[in-house]
Amino acid sequence: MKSVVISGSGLFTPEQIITNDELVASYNQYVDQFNTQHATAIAGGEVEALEHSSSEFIEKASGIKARHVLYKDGILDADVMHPLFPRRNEEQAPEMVEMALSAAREAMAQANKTAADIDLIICAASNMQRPYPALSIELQQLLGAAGYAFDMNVACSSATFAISNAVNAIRGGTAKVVLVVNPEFASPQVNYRSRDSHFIFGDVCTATIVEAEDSCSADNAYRINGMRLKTEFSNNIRCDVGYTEHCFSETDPLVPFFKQQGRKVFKELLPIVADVILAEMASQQVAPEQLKRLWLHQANINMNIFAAKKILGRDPLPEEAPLVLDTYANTASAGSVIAFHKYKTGLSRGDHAILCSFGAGYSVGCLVLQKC
Ligand code: CO8
Repeated sequence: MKSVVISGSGLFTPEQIITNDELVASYNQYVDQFNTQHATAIAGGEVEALEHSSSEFIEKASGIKARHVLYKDGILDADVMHPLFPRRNEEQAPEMVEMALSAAREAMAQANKTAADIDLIICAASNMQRPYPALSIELQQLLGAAGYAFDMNVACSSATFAISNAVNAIRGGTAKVVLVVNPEFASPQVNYRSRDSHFIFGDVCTATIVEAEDSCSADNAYRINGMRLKTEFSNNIRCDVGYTEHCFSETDPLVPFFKQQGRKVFKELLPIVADVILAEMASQQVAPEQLKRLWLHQANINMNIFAAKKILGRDPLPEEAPLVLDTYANTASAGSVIAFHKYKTGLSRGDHAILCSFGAGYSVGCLVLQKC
C-alpha cells in the first residue's frame, strides 16, 4: 500500500478577538433589557426571567477564555447579537474561500508545493456559505490549480474525514497531491442569545497538504499509518435549518442556530472516541507509551483531559495533549488541526502521534501518524 504523508499545514486566524468578559457583558445587557421589557409577564409567571452568564462558568466548564471572529461588529451589540457584514457579489470570493486561500498558501509553502502540483482540493467544514458552485472549485480557480475539487461536511470531523478521502484518492490513483482546507466560519451559526452556547465557537481556517511519501520534500512530514472513521446517529448536536426552510407553512421560520445537549454529548461521545482511538492504535501496534503527542478535537478542556487519560492510562502532560481552545474556543473541524499545526515540532523520526476529531453526527475520525 502506498505510503501517504501530511507534508504541510497552514492556519488563518482572524484578527478580531472577543474575550469572555466582553461576551458576557453584552449577553448580560441583553438579559437585563429582556427582563425589563417582560417584567409584567415575568411577575405574572407567563415568561421565565433570563439569568446572567458568567466568565467564571465559561472558563471552568469549557476551558475557553476567548475566541477569534471574522466580524466582531454586531455580536457584542445587545440589540443585534450576530455578526453583521456586507453581502458579497459574484465577483468577490466569500469569506470561507478567502480564509482558505490564506491557510492554503502557508500549507503549500511548508510542503514545498505550488498550485501546479495540486490536483485535488477538498473543502471540508461544518457549514458551507453556499451549496454550489462548490467553494473548493472557486479556491481551485483562485490558486490556479488543475485537477478537481469538491466540498464535504461531517461537522467537527470534516477535517479528518477529508484527510482520509485524500489518502484514498492518492492510493486509488485519482490524485497525487491533495490540498484539504477547513474554513470554519462558525460565528453566524451561534445563538448569542443562548446562555448555554453563546461562548462555544470561534472562526478560523486550517489547511493540510496530503501527498505520497515518495513525492514529499518537506522537513516536518507525518506518515499516515492508520485511519479509523466512525459515525453513530445522534440528535444531541443539531442544526435544523436547510434549504427547504422557506417552504414550511409556519410564519416564524427557524434560524440556523447550533444547538446541543452538552452533558449528553460529553457522556455518550467520549466512550466512542476512546474505543476508536484504542482500536486503531491496537491495529497499528502502537502502545500508549509510544505516543509522543495527541492532537485532539478542541471542544472542552475536561473532555480532552478525559480522552487523553483513557488513551495514555494516566494524566497527560500539557505538552502531550496540547490545548488551543483557551484562545480559539471550539473551531469545529479545525480544532485538532490547529493543535497539530502549532505543536507538531519537537518530535523525532519514528515517533507516533494521534490526530483525532469528534463531534456532531456523532462522528469520530482518528489518524495514527508517525514522524518521517
Ligand atoms: N453562565 C453561567 N451559568 C451557566 C451558563 C453560563 N453561560 N450556561 C449554563 N449555565 C448553568 C446551567 O444553567 C446549569 O445550572 P444548574 O446546575 O443550576 O441547572 C449549570 O451552569 C451547569 O450547566 P451544564 O450542565 O450545561 O454545564 P456543563 O458543565 O455540561 O458545561 C458545556 C456545558 C461546556 C457545553 C459542556 O457540556 C460541553 O462542552 N460538552 C461537550 C459538548 C461538545 O463537545 N459538543 C461538541 C459540539 S461541537 C460540534 O460537534 C460541531 C458542530 C458543528 C459546528 C457548527 C459551528 C457553529
